[in-house]
Amino acid sequence: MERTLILLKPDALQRNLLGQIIGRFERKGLKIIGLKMIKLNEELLTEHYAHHQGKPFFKDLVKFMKSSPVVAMALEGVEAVEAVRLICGPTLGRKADAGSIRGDFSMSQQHNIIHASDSPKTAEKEIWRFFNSNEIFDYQKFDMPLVYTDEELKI
Ligand code: FUP
Repeated sequence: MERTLILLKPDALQRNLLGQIIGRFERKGLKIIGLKMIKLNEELLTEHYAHHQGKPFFKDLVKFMKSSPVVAMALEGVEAVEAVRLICGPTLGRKADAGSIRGDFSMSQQHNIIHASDSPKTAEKEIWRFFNSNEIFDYQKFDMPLVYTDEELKI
């Protein structure tokens, strides 16, 4: 089954939104396979945001992401990458649809609460960027036959 990586950014932690946000993924039916608090350093952030290096907002972005711990979460589900991106909403919070995480909780482009992988290939890279292998769990989740049909569970 597909997996994806989420970071709950410093603004989510400082604004006391962690529980509400994690709850949204749980109630959707996504399976949490990894969850931890982590303080990101310059090296990890430069790798994570390599595609933005050199852009005018890059320094501020790294500073913001280092400003307090973040929560990293790995989720599993059928087409999980796309499903999670839909729940998050687009990057610019003030233009995100109400009902999405960014639409409900953010006004900013950078202080937008959450990061989510943008493709299955990126997701696999990002999971191993933030988690060690003993922090990712393979276990049976008993509500899966209710969340999915038998056919979907084979995907
Ligand atoms: P997303 O995949 O939605 O997180 O969006 P991007 O990869 O475009 O952006 C990554 C991070 O850079 C986000 F935190 C938003 C931030 N960013 C800015 O701060 N300014 C910009 O002009 C574009 C992105």
